[in-house]
Amino acid sequence: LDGVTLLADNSVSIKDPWFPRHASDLDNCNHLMTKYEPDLDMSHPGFADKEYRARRKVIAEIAFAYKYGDPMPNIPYTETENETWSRVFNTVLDLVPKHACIEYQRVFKKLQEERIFESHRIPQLQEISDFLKRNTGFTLRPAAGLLTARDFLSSLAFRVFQSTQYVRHINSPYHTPEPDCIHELLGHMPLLADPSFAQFSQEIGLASLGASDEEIEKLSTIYWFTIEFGLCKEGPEVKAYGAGLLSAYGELLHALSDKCEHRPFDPSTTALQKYQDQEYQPIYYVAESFEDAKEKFRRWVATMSRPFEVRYNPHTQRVEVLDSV
Ligand code: NLE
Ligand code: FE2
Repeated sequence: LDGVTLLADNSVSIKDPWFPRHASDLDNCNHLMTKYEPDLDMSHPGFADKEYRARRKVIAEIAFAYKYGDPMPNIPYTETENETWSRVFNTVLDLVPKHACIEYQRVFKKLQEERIFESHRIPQLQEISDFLKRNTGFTLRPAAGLLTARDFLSSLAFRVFQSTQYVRHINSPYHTPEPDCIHELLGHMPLLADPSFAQFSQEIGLASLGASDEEIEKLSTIYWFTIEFGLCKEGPEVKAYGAGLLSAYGELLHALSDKCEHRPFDPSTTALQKYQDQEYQPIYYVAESFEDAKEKFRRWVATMSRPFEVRYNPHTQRVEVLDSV
């Protein structure tokens, strides 16, 4: 900690934006982006399905009512919802051995052995959260929908992942533009139980605390091209580790085909790449390894403008703010 002094809790100037200092502050980090709500988006497969929209609302209300320290809400999923899960789960089972990175495969197997991942039923957030906690200290919080980038990223600083709990519409099981619990579970959960990947995720979160809007935009772009749609090298091959690929088999095959462009992951250029979330990506970024991505990311974060540094204390679940001199 050379050249760094610990500041008292209230000593950061009031000009700085508010950000969560303790895991319980995440109760205030649940602001939604509404662009994909089935009530508002006519192209959403649930738009014309009243029953789906009502179900979705019930599950969203449960997430809004959640407070730090509560047990994870248990959702008794319907037969249709479990059926949607089964379809995606079985395609993932087919494609994983060939296309997913080794770290994903390792945890996936463990989740099957512990009977948390089974094809006939959607696992509950509580079992997954307990599993993550045993492996990397990550835990979950229920989220009502797609959160703002600032709120979502800030939770990663505390090794907390905000997870949706509703299920995509049965009419489009293989691709949805918005997160749902199938995406969270099949896409994100395996790698959050991998130590190196968990560390990388937390560092993106820590870098976001108190960052400017412009920097949040860059961080969420990096998040997008790594944690959501990242590819990585494995010997002579390229494998998928991004959650948006591992939960959607059409895009997974697309990403590993020659119909798109692969570029080397480099935070300073990746952070500026424009992206959209309606269609398959035209460009993907390939990391050498998680360790290499983390190293490059750290070097890039050091160039950010924030006048202080942050450090997470897992014993207190508190973020400590350090004045960088
Ligand atoms: N396209 C992904 C899927 O269908 O599972 C979800 C992406 C969420 C950013
Ligand atoms: Fe995601």
